[in-house]
Amino acid sequence: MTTLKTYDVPDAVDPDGYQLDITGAVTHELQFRRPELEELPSESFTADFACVEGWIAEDCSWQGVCLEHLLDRAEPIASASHALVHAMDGAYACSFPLPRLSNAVLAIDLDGNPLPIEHGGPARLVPTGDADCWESVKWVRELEIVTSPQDDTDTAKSIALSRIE
Ligand SMILES: Nc1nc2c(c(=O)[nH]1)N[C@H]1C(S)=C(S)[C@@H](COP(=O)(O)O)O[C@H]1N2
Ligand SMILES: [Mo]
Repeated sequence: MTTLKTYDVPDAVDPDGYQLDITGAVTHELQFRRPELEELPSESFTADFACVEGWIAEDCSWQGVCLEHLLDRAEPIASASHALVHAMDGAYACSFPLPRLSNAVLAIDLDGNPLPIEHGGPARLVPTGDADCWESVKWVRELEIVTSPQDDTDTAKSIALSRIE
């Protein structure tokens, strides 16, 4: 059983009519609704989730789509190097080098059920391997493909660290 901490769901999070957009430095800008995500090859893995605030949720069983499949369809242009993963809660966005994003999973299920909105449903980014807790972007609404690192517009770390103390 997942023991992720439950934070308040911001008002800006509205799962009705959910759509994921892939935009920016790609050959094809694409949109996916949940049924379309369900049709893509699925990936599942179980891992502990640890937050820098000091709690750990053991054995979270994520299921979803490997980002590699989404990126392959969008075909990033040759100079594309990074992606900004935007969430529904306002300014929350996290930057990833594309090879790292390719290995991540866009989770739509948790522990065998549709991912609950309080844990980032309809879709949450779950990086594989070592990752910081703020990189697991809840309520993912857009993957903006870009041609340089986006440290200035990466707000996730500072928002997460501002919750400590
Ligand atoms: N969109 C969004 N994603 C987010 C955050 C956030 O504030 N907004 N917080 C991050 C942090 S710091 C943690 S620890 C986890 C918390 O996940 P949980 O709410 O499922 O426990 O979500 C991560 N993803
Ligand atoms: Mo966190």
